Amino acid sequence: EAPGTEQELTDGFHLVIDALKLNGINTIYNVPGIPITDLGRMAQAAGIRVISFRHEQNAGYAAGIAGYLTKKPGVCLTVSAPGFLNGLTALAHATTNCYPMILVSGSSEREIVDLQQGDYEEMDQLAIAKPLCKAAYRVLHAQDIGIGFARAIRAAVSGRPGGVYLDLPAKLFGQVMNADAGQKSLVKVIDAAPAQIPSPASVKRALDVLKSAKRPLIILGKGAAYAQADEEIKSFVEKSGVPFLPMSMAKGLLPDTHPQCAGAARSTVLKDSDVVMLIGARLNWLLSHGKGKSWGETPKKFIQVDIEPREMDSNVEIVAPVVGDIGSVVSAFNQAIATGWTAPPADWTKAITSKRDENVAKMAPKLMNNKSPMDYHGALGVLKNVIKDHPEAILVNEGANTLDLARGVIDMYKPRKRLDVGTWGVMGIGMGQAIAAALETGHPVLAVEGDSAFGFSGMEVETICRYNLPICVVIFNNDGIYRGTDVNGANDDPATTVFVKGARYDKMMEAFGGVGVNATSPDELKRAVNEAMASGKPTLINAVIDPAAGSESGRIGNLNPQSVLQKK
Ligand code: OXT
Ligand code: ADP
Ligand code: MG
Repeated sequence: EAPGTEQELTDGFHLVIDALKLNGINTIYNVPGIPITDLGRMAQAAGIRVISFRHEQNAGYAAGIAGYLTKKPGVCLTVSAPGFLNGLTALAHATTNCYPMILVSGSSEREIVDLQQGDYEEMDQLAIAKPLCKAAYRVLHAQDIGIGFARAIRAAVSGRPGGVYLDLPAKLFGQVMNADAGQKSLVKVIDAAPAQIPSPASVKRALDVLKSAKRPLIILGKGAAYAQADEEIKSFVEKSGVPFLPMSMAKGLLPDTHPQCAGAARSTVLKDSDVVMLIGARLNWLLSHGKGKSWGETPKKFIQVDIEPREMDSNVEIVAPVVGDIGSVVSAFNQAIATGWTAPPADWTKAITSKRDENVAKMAPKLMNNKSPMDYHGALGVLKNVIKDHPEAILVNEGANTLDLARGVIDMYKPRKRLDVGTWGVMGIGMGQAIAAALETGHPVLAVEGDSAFGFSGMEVETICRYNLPICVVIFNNDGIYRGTDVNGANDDPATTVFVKGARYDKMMEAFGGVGVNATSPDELKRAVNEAMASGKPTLINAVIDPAAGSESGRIGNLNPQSVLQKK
């Protein structure tokens, strides 16, 4: 045909794909179905990596952690109503944890939904998503797809990162428009997460307070890990000489074996410090809201570095708030202290070192036992050495005892290598996070899972095998939640917290062509994990743990409400 006679066309499908590609988003985590099946196929054909899961919640957890690891929004794509709702938990989780993520859901016909006339998978998704995420948008016209994605991307990554919902009704995908005009309607987001430079006065105030301390402490949270300001943070911690305490996912920002690391002296530093600088960590339940018994009698002054101004004074008074992005703030700190800084008093740093050495020495012999069935420490002693030998590997971790004990035992050496249950302590992040971690980083993944925790996302072992990912799942199988020993005295039903005894999770992996191993001793576990790390083959190890070894709710048993009427 002669040029100009036939108009070149594009449509909603292509514009969505072009908008993603234009903004450097090259992976979609999804579960296919009406109305987005073809979108996934076409995206794949256009060079986007489309990873299909067995359940949207796991695809969503994958997208959220992809956002955390890359500072680009992780994209999860779902079908309408039920698929959307399955993904919504993960969107809320991303928002709670400050991970940038976009949940893109197909939806039903607006006219029918709004009149509630009973469309296929009818639901007013935008209204439902809105209170659970940072921002929510709907695109009704093909020419607005570019703007819709631009708004979603900017909302997800700017300021405090979080989850964004993008509603794409089925009709949108087939809408046709002139290809040139379509191309022009797309928006490449410039400077999606602009630097937020702290005010010089806030920087000075913070450093003056820190300088005045006799027993200073820096707490590093996952916001500091997210910021990817690793060198600046390391240099600030080292130049200042202030001991640091990493929150769970900030472990490895500086190595846990660093001489200034106070991770193994946690209660001591919380109790006895007089000035605490929080960098990308909130004073929420994980830090006992900054008050009460765990913070001891010593009066505290808090300095807080955060991108979100409203985080200041959330629980206790912040005497030196520094609002800005962590990279800019810490680099301003470094400039200011370059001209002179006095290290904290030696009696403080020595007291921490000796407490830490004491705790480490107390734990060491427990990690060397070769009991069968294993206890947590025997099994974790093996995994501690695996991560030591493979510091690049990513550790995914969930459970109660399995989580709390692994956090303490397994030292991390590099930033953003520990991914866990986050702010909500949610079970089910395991396989989704493991899959995204393997795909986004190219490094091997070790997923250390309670048997209950694993059950929330276990079907995704098929996904792991299908994409042939270098993931080794170790299930701490103690026959139940917290312990496998509960009995129900009232009737023949099993106790509420126990599972089938002696279950063989390794066979689930074999069903899909992966490697399954049943390990009953630390020696067997060691052999199996080392083989998995060497081969890179999808592997699941059923690690048999003594059902009596755990404690109720791991280290947070104090949060369980007690009945005064219950007699036992
Ligand atoms: O300083 P002191 O002396 O105090 O000592 C501390 C450190 O200094 C020291 N330490 C060390 N010593 C030596 N060497 C080294 N290297 C070292 N490092 C540290 O150790 C102690 C402890 O240190 P830690 O851990 O830092 O300090 P602490 O006091 O524990 O810190 C407090 C917290 C709050 C910061 C910390 O405990 C924490 O981060 N906790 C997170 C807890 C969490 O999120 N838990 C998950 C939720 S539990 C529960 O809700 C579960 N559910 C319900 C459910 C959930 N969650 N989700 C959904 C969707 N549905 C239902 C369920 C179903 S758990 C669960 C399943 C459980 O069963 P599993 O089979 O999966 O797991 P098992 O229990 O294994 O059976
Ligand atoms: P943790 O659970 O590790 O204590 P939280 O999730 O409670 O960490 O806190 C993370 C904090 O980091 C949030 O308050 C968030 O606003 C902040 N944050 C995230 N990214 C940045 C950044 N780039 N600069 C400054 N603050 C950030
Ligand atoms: Mg268990």
